[in-house]
Amino acid sequence: MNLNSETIKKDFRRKLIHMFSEDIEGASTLHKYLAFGSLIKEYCAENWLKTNKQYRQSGKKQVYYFSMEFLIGKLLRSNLLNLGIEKECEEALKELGISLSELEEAEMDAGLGNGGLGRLAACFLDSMASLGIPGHGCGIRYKYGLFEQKIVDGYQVEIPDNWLREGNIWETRKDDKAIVVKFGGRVTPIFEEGKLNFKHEDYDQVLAVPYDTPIIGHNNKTVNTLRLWSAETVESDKELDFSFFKHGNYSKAVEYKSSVESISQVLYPDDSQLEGKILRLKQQYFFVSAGIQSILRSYMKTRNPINDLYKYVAIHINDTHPSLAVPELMRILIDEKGLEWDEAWNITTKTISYTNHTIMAEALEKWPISILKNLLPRIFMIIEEINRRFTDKLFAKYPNNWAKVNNMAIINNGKIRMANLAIVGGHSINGVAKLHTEILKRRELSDFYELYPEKFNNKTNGITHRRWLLQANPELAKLITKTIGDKWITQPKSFIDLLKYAKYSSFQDKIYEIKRDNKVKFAEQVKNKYGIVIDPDSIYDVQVKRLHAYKRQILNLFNIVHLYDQLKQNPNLDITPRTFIFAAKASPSYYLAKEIIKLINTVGNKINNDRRINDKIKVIFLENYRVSLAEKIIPCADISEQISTASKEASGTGNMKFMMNGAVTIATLDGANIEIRDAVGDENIVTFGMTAKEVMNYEKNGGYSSRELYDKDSRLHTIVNQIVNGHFGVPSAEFKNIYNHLIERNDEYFIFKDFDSYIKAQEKIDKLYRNKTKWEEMCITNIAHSGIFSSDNTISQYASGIWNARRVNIK
Ligand code: 26V
Repeated sequence: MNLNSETIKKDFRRKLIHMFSEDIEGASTLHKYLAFGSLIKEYCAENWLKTNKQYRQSGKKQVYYFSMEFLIGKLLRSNLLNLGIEKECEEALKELGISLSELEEAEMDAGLGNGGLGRLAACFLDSMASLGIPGHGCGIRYKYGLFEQKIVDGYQVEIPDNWLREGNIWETRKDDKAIVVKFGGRVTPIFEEGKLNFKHEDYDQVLAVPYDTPIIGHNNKTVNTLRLWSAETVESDKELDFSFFKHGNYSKAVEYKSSVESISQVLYPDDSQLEGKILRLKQQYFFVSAGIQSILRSYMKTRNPINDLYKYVAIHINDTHPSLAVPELMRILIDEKGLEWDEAWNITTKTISYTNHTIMAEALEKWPISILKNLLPRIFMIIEEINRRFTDKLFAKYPNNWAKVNNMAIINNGKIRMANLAIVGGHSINGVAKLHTEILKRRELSDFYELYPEKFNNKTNGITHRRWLLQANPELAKLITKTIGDKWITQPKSFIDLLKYAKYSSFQDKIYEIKRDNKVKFAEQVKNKYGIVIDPDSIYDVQVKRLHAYKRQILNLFNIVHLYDQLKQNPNLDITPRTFIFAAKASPSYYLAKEIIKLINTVGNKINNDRRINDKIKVIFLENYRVSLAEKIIPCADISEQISTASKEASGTGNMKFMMNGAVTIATLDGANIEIRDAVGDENIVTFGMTAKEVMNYEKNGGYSSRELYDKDSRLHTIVNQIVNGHFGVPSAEFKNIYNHLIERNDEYFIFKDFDSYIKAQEKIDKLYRNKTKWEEMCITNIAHSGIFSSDNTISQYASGIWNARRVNIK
């Protein structure tokens, strides 16, 4: 974009007056942010229009990424970077006495996701736009995103995330593109002109109103669209409202309105256990139906034959949450476009593809027939028919093999299995890391793999290096550009050119300095917010991610308590000072996870205030982990904790962000950690613990006793006892759940089993860190190999391997 600071200043002043009748001197930071952001949106408007026009003219395939979650974070800085006007804007603002970072702070995170799955969707949007792939997001415009976390007396307290409070300058409401979604009612089959039709009556209507957000590609004029749907009452239903009023029932009218609007009211905060709530199913059908209807509405304008839909449209479903896309597309093709079943099925399966993100049984979506049938009677009929035809085929192929048919059927035991529906109703299913995909093929979904080997494929996750390095770590980005040029910004594989500098001491020094500066800045922020002093020369050992038993924050904590015990015995113990940094939200109903948060804070409180240990270790729990906090902490990390029980973390993406910012990973052989090890080599990562095979072997055949280890290993014995005997200054009942989990319920995630090798791995890190030259070489090697984990790379593989989508260069 061609803009100079004079133009920007003039435009900015105009915006401030136009929006708030204020000048720069009188406007609050918030108003300045709102005006400045609106200006940036204005700057991209023309390209947004152009992109849409040229997509239509090109006749190229459009990809729609359906996801319940888009964990975007903030957009101001990334939009400036992608438009290529960051410098100019920073300069213009500076001349007006305003700092860009001050405005940035005024922006609210768009926290419309729980964790990895939602953030992946956001990274994919950035990469699709930056690669020039016509790829758009489709989701829900939640009024409240993921809750805000406060820590009160060591406990998590949840506060509603009212992110739209000050308005959202990035979105555009499109009233004229609203769509009606139908719930409930009765469906009756009727014969008309020799054809079987289905009449849907007495349903409730909900209006889906789209809000579009521009997704700006990096310096390529492409502006894709994230379309989020908001639930409202239908205009014609106002009559319904009035009939409430006429009968004097005002509160009924309000009740009705709020029951409709509740559909897009709040993001479900559970990624620990699936909640079979009707409202969640409503949310799923709501955005899927609105999305597919709107896709077909624009497709019909192209005059391409309906049978060719799959040549022009790819619908990707992010986990099973949008898997009603299968019966919904079937419904529209059959009931509204008049196609025969087989034709509709051919189109549907060729259009839809699905990504699996977890093997955790608790997370597999199953909807009770009773709920789905009532809420979506026609959709249920279609699912039944899909299941009937599918199981007929299975019986023909595997006569008398009831177990197999049982395992694969879409409807079973009164429930609809959404993963089975997505696999049968799409042409592709992929896992998110090599190990994960192998586990899907060989274990979880082996029957499906046997039936449809061609559908299975791996697409290892990725992260957008533009947000996670260029934006989050500007000094490192500058150094990289100075060293190897700036082509890494669009061709991340060229990070590898850094490898030849890994042993250069002057380059190592610069890498060290940048990290140290980041650490100093962070230490200041910690001091201001928490009143805790941390030493920038200590090792920053960081575990930030959702709180889950399988992610094993407890294992990390056990190492800390063990170190603390040693330090108490010998305050002069020769260790490099360490700052252990945690941040994690627990699902509000996940008691064990909440207890672990309390335990981390309790242990931290004791350690941080114990003079005897000479500040050798500190424990910090950062409140309210979110995208914008991740952007601050990741560039400071020396060590990246990726310590899930092998086989449980499908991929992980934080692991990639840390390595890209020059942290060394301490890792189990799980998820994408394995691919990180393969890339950097054993010398540049510290691995420990059981393999996935060993874990799965114990799970299958038994033979593990945590109590045995507890009795045998005095370190474990001491730590566990300290936790439950009040040693940390908290009544013993406080951590009963943790105790039961570890001892009574036999330590489901093998913390005790991996404890010894984890301690050794941590000791190894301590040694490695003392050798500055070696350490910096490791950091640089990690950065150099991180290019393959750019989501640009991942998205290229989705585009060629699953979607068959090509780039469109916007002129
Ligand atoms: C996770 C779990 C784990 C504990 C038991 C129940 C349960 C229920 C739901 C979930 C979340 C499932 C979807 C998800 O967020 N998966 C994450 O997807 C990321 C992107 O592919 C991936 O990097 C993470 O490893 C994976 O956990």
